[in-house]
Amino acid sequence: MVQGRGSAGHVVTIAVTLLVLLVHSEIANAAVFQVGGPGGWTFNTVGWPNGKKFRAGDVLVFKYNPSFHNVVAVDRNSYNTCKTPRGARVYKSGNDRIRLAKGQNSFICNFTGHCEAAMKITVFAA
Ligand SMILES: *[C@@H]1O[C@H](CO)[C@@H](O)[C@H](O)[C@H]1NC(C)=O
Ligand SMILES: [Cu+2]
Repeated sequence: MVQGRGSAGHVVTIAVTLLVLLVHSEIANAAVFQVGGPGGWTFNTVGWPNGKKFRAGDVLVFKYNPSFHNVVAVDRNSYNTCKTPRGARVYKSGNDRIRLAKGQNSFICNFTGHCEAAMKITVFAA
């Protein structure tokens, strides 16, 4: 009896340990990208994602002067039209870390004229 309980406890301990390891390794595997490279989040960043591979859980870091720019998470249509939908999530710290969700992730700067000046990116996270 006591022996049996002990084994069950062990199984749980091992399962929890494996789960913790799994979660840790997923976080460890997440890549961190500085959007726009060393120059940061600015005009003409639209081509920055080209040739890069993104996975769900990867982190995009947007660095910019918050007096002049922001980051708005938008859907594909708003990305294309540069129109900010009502209720869109706005980031404005100047050093925003955004974790990618699976699928298409699109961001624009919605200061007047900036999205139109190619201050926008869309990335597909596998
Ligand atoms: C940018 O987005 C915010 C939040 O939705 C909105 O209040 C603001 O009017 C937008 N700016 C422009 C220029 O569309
Ligand atoms: Cu801007």
